[in-house]
Amino acid sequence: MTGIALPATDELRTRARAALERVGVTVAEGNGLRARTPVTGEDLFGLAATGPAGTEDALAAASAAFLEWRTTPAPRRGELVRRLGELLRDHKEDLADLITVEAGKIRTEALGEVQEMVDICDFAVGLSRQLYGRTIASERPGHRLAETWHPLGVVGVISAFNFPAAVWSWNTAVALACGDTVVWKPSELTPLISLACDRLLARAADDVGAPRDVHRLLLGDHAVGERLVDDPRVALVSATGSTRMGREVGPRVAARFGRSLLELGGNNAAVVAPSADLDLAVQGIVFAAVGTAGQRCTTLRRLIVHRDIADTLVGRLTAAYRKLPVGDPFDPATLVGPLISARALEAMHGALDRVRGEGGEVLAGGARRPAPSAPHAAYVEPAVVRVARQTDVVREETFAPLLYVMTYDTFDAAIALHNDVPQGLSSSIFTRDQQEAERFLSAEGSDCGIANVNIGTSGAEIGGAFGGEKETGGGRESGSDAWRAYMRSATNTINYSSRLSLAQNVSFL
Ligand code: UN1
Repeated sequence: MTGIALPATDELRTRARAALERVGVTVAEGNGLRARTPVTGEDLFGLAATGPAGTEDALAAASAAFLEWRTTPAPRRGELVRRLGELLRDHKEDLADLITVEAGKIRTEALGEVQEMVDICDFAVGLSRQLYGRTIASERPGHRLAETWHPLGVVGVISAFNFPAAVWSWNTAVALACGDTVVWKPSELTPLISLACDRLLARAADDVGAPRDVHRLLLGDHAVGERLVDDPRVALVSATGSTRMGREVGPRVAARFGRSLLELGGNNAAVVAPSADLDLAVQGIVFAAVGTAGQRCTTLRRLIVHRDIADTLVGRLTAAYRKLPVGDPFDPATLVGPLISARALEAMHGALDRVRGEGGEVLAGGARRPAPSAPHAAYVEPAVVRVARQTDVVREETFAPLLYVMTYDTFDAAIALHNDVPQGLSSSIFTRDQQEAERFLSAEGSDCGIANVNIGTSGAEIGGAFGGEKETGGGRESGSDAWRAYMRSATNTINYSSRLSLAQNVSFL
């Protein structure tokens, strides 16, 4: 097999610099952290990191800006988000370039990520006129009860490499509309797209006359994130990443009675029933399992197939896998770009070794695809592995394109297998049987925060709330009423009579 042809790192460096320039970023080079590209696995340039003084400055500035922002009428706040959305539209290609350079996403998925940002801005602009509270019937005459929603404070956003821009935008667009200010600690692996997003928001703030400090960016390592997590000025920590990270963040924020919104690992499965439309299922499964090179938190990792159709489905899947174009994410023909790092590839190979040791059979893929010009790049053929049982390795999230296939005989057994993992993010069923579909969506069906029918586990729209249960962390971001996590509610009792009447018929004085 011939090696993968890739652009030179110099070309990628030039492309990134050009995109940054068009967005308006002047890169402050330094030696705090290295921007790198998984496309060739090489460094691009060194950047200045935010030290302790810079972090303190950002937190103080965002806290001060909150005092002004919280009393800015919500629809005015929406104007900032609207302007941000316009700038994101104008720079869609530039942002997609940076996402491909830094996260290795293929073109259509990088553009899709920017589209997701535009969409959440539209959503948040509407939201800025719809931060509704309820009016509640009082049990007392001449009284009214009301629920009021107020801005919460500084929101600390911690985001991961795999959706380096969209997850920031879900949090930031909603938080800003809600009257909060934001301090963002992105993944160390994606500083350039973060600089670009920060710059566009600063431009939007200047354009509409909003305070610049409604948003501050912190570039740095773990220590920077820890400061954010421990600082009592940060009212809400919204963290996306591994369950291991969430286990650290959650208790630390809780120890200071802060709020956290956790969006952690998934181990998403699809049930494929005997009545499934297999053409549709194969397409849905391949996109969900292989898209973003298996590095979405919503990636399909487990397939639970009815025994009667397992061989047929597996045959069709492995045939599709063998044809997957792996390579340069800038090449429009490519469907599978690089893994983020050689470490990610090691983790995938480690999982493959373990599952083989447990009796699993690798039916397709798994081999590294070398790129002669880029020995550090991590390209791999997505893998399908047939397993007899849901062993420990199957119950873990390996952040790579690795799909485990299991079979079932009864629908109840399929649901039990489906739910028998520690994570609970996304799920789906392929079936034409309405009873099965409805049972899967019911209280005794999938235990995930996202449950789909005849569509894969990944690629959610922003209009719904996004997040999951169990070790996924329980948080909800993005659409629906996820905004409530970014505000505080107050219950108001208003007496418009001239008598004091006490609730619960209490008499006093
Ligand atoms: C993530 O992987 O952290 O549903 C977010 C999806 C995307 C978001 C994924 N809209 O796959």
